[in-house]
Amino acid sequence: MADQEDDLILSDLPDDELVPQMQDDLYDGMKEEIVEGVNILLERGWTPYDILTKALVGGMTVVGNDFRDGILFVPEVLMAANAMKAGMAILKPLLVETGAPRMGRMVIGTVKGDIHDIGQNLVTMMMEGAGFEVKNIGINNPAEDYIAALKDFDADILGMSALLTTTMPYMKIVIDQLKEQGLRDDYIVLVGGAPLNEEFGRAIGADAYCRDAAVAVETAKDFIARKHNQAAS
Ligand code: B1M
Repeated sequence: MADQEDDLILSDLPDDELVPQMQDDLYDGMKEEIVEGVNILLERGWTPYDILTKALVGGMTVVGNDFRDGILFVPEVLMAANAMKAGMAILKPLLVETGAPRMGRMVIGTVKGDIHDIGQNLVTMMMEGAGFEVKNIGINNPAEDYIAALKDFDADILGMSALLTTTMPYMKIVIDQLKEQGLRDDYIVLVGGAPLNEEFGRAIGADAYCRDAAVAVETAKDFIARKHNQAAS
């Protein structure tokens, strides 16, 4: 089995075998193979977006399910996450390099107590690819860090990410702080992360819940267009 693995030449595989192989490699945290696979798909004319969603995010979903079911543990998941990040690092400049007009400015980060950052990094890339300027403030952010970044960056949009049921309520604390400081109406507040849903987004007073990075881009565009229309009328 190990010999067969050693003999595998990724570039010899057709797309319909390469993508599942990359998902296996992601599962096994094989960073170099992920980098090679991403480059092969790019050479074959795949769009960066399709590589992200089909090969990388698809693979991470399997990792997530097995983590949930106790088949994988934190060290393995970290290796998978590192392999995913290596693939994303190649795709990021390609997604950004669209020459799209500047759409608006966003601050994004994961909330206090939460260190998951793959999803919000993906949202950052997709937003930048769509022409937004994004300040990604990373993980474990208290309300004051979001608010300071919003002011410093002169942002239009606040994006918050949470992956844990225990950290998602912190989003409401940030929104409440904005309200207390009379700033809530200055920003479009978008929230996302696997445990959230639309109802939660409404309940905490966000403007919208975004299921994935593509929805985040469309929602942000929609709100920015509305803001510009209001300003014009
Ligand atoms: Co964590 N983890 N984890 N983990 N982890 C989950 C979230 C979990 C669901 C796994 C499981 O049990 N099935 C579970 C949460 C259970 C719950 O709360 N109900 C869990 C747990 C329990 C934990 C620990 C507590 C484990 C432990 O220590 N015992 C611990 C928590 C640490 C902490 O945060 N304080 C922990 C740690 C870790 C690692 C460090 C090992 C690693 C994170 C590495 C990293 O991010 N750098 C990790 C990972 C990788 C995961 C899973 C497997 C994958 C998450 C991911 O990256 N998904 C995850 C299982 C899962 O989600 N299926 C799991 C891929 C990513 C592209 O999707 O983040 O959903 P996602 O982002 C999407 C959308 O949600 C949306 O767009 C993105 C792109 O389409 N989106 C936004 C996200 N944020 C947005 C913001 C927006 C808009 C859209 O703003 C505008």
